Amino acid sequence: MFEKIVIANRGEIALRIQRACRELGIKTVAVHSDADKNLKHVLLADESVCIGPAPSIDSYLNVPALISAAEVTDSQAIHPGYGFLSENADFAERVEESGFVFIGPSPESIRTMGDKVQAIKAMVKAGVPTVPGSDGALGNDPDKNMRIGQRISYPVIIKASGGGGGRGMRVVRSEASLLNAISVTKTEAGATFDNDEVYMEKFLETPRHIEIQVIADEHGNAVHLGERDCSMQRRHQKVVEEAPAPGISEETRNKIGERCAEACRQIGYRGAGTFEFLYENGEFYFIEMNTRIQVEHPVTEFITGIDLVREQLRVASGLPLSFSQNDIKIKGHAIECRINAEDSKTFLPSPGRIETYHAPGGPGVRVDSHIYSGYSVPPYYDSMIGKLITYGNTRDIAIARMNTALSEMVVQGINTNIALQQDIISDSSFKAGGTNIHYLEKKLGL
Ligand code: MV4
Repeated sequence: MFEKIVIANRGEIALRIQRACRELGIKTVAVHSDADKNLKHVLLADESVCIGPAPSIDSYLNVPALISAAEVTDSQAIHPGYGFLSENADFAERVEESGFVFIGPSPESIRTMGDKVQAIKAMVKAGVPTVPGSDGALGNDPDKNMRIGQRISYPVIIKASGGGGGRGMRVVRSEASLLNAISVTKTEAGATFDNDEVYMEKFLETPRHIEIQVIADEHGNAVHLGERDCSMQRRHQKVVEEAPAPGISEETRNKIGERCAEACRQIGYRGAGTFEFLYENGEFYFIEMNTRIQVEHPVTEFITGIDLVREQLRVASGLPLSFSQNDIKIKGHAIECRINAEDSKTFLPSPGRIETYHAPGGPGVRVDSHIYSGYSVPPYYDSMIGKLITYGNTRDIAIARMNTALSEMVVQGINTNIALQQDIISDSSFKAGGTNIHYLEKKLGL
């Protein structure tokens, strides 16, 4: 196992990674911007290094500064967390070339999954179900593209191969607008992603967003850890996540999960990963793979009893996974509410000093947050200030605990979305389970 690693991130995930390191006896180096010297994990770190000014581009995205921090502290590895450089294949490559371990998949895996056309091809080959669509990137022949549209049938969606997470897509509702949509999406993609490849899929009108967590080691072991339902979202930002997904049978879970694990074995995947699916009328359709630890990983940790960050550290150091598929038993239900520093109604960011903070607690309550009374939320980064995760033997118990926990949580001095979360958790359709990706935006009147 590593003796010392650099945590190349900030906020709650940096603290989460630090906690896993401490349990494993790994020393931590916190890197931080000028605006982040008072972050909780920086104050708790064995060592800390300032890597630049507040803007991310000069600090958390500053590759030479991050590599230097690993060098001067004699660290062995770099954990990228989520966001920032976590899915940047060039960064992973630079880390390895500099003699450090990148705690994540190989640069090659990151690069393949970053190219959605290649990712879908890999999944088709591995037997993972995908959305009916063009077989690869669209060419420049208008007649051929019109025929692809007719075969798929309308509505269709044009997506940039270099996009993902909701960037670079355009819905096409009739054949009259197909060619223009392809051309516009292509031009935008070339400018935004430096890759003008686009592809076409059947547009699913009311799917749920269900994702499968996997983890693999470099000894050929790959397991799935069940699914999460992340359909409660606004503008491609997840708001509430839960595991397992309401209404998915154990048989269905094992079938799709095993396809994902097998795909990992086929491509020689190492590390934690997430297969994103749209789920509609009882069918799964792969859309993208994320090659990082995700914000919502704690719900999976609750229902499996697995520490995903600990396993990431193990497999990155060359150790085998500490469990096999047969050891994984999904038990109970977990829900996560993301807590953001933002206005509950306008969604405008609300940075500033937290005057008072009282964390909720009790059975089945987990708080992943770096905030404390007197901490100032800087204006430069994502507005998420923590996550509240509850667990129970049943979904109803997890919901009841979330209600209690939200009402116990006090954050004064800034605005938060706690009131919105209370509204969602009390919503009758949420309580019934299985709402689709459009539910929250409709409820909010967007
Ligand atoms: C889709 C889709 C419907 N049909 N693809 C948006 C984010 C990116 N990961 C893929 N996205 C979508 N792809 C087909 N063929 C609808 C969406 C979509 C969406 C997906 C997941 C979660 C929230 C979403 C919100 C709007 C659209």
